[in-house]
Amino acid sequence: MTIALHTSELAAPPRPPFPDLDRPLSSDALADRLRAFSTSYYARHPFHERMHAGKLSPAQLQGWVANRLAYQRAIPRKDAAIISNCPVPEVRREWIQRIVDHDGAEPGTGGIEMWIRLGEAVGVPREEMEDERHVLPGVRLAAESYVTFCKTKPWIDAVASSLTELFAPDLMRKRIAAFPEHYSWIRPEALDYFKSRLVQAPRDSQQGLHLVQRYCTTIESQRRAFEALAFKLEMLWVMIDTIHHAYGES
Ligand code: AHQ
Repeated sequence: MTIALHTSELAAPPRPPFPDLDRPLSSDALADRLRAFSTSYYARHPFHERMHAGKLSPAQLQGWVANRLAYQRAIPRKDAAIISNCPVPEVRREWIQRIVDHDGAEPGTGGIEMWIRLGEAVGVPREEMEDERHVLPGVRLAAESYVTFCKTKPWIDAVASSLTELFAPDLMRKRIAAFPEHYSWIRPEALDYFKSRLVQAPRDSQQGLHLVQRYCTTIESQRRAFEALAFKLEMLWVMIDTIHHAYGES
């Protein structure tokens, strides 16, 4: 008996086929190939699509925000790992801005603080955000896998893994539009973090793309860049899948 296994709606979109390189791609062709990975970005996950359509309950939004803090807190740690592995001073000088963006220049500032305030705005008390009591094992594992990736891989591979941010601005714009339309119970300043990313993500992704174009000029380094981006796309997909499974029908 053969079982016709249907493809779940939760199955990650197939990775774009890596080009079978017999010579390195040009700088522009490399950028085009990396941008083609947008089809595998987690913006199209059913949980995000339901969020944008206004179909999430307060409990589902609360679960998402509380869990995503584990990822937000992992970001400056992975960026510090990249800096620790990078021997190029001008790269370190630029990259360090990302740590300040998230940790802030002083207590009570920065993107992580803004994310905690997003939690309070959707009804998760600050204490419950900060002690991470709602963070699911799969979300923590996914976030930590990103930190470990950036600690253990060559710094330029870790830079390539950050290029999911090429696709983030569209996702931020969808949230900034959907929240006031469908979740009017959430006060507008809760969106401040998403609005900050509309500025930071394009700046960061252009910096990262230019570094990958400059340092990935061989078949092997370009293949590793594709692998790094594919890893991060799957890491994000695992994170939102875990949240969806835990809060999907709540
Ligand atoms: O808030 C996000 C953020 O600061 C970053 C940094 C960047 C990286 O270096 O990997 N990626 C990223 C992302 C953030 N927010 C995610 C979201 O859905 O709100 C998107 C995520 C990304 O696309 O990698």
